[in-house]
Amino acid sequence: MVELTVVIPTFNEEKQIKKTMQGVYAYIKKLRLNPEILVIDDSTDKTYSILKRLMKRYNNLKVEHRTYQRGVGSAIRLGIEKAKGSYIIVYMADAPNDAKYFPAILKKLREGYDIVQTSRFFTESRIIGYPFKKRICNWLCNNFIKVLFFEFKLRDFSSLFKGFNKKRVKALGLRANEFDLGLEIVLKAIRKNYRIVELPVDWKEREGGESKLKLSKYARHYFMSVMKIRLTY
Ligand SMILES: Nc1nc2c(ncn2[C@@H]2O[C@H](COP(=O)(O)OP(=O)(O)OP(=O)(O)O)[C@@H](O)[C@H]2O)c(=O)[nH]1
Ligand SMILES: [Mg+2]
Repeated sequence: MVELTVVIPTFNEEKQIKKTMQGVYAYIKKLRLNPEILVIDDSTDKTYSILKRLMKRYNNLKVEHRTYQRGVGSAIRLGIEKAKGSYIIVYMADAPNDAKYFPAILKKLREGYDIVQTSRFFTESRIIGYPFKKRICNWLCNNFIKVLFFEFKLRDFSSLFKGFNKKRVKALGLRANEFDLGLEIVLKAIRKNYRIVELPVDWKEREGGESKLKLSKYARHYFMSVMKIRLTY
């Protein structure tokens, strides 16, 4: 039986993917974990050919390459469908050091939490290179959600880096195809009174490749998703 699946969505991460996978495997060896690693890749650059080479080196690495669809949310949802583990951690391809948080997340899942959120907005979190515009937007978005959902314990609702109980999250009926999936999981979980806990993490701006989260493109979409969940879920 597989206990944990790490789902990694990737889009054009040829500059990062090798370093990220090396980091993940170094940590899971050190931490004595043996998760299934499942990459859902929509890339049009060399990411997929790099991943195919890495599959020969790393055990338990599976790659689903999509040419017919894009979107980080739909990729993670496919990962949730395909995962063999009872627990899932969604991990970002541009964050090679976040694997160090796997044991803390897994511990909370084993304790029975449905969702383990990560937040870079704890006082002890170290944030390096976070763009000022994104920080302001994140602050506004998080405070708006706190009031709208009357939920004041959590600090970061939008982070995609999180762990959860697969069965419980599947029951939420997820639909988001883009970056709003991070919000959809936690907001629907709040509405269902799921057990949610938040862990502090450090955050560092990506070293290679480009950010795909364009606020100007997604802001309206984010707002509509939040309102829809608040009013109809
Ligand atoms: N499969 C898939 N993965 C994607 C897609 N868009 C982004 N991703 C991945 O989702 C993860 C997060 O994307 P980033 O561009 O780093 O976005 P972010 O971390 O929210 O934003 P930043 O704060 O700018 O880093 C990365 O692993 C990306 O490769 C997509 O369309 N399909
Ligand atoms: Mg990123």
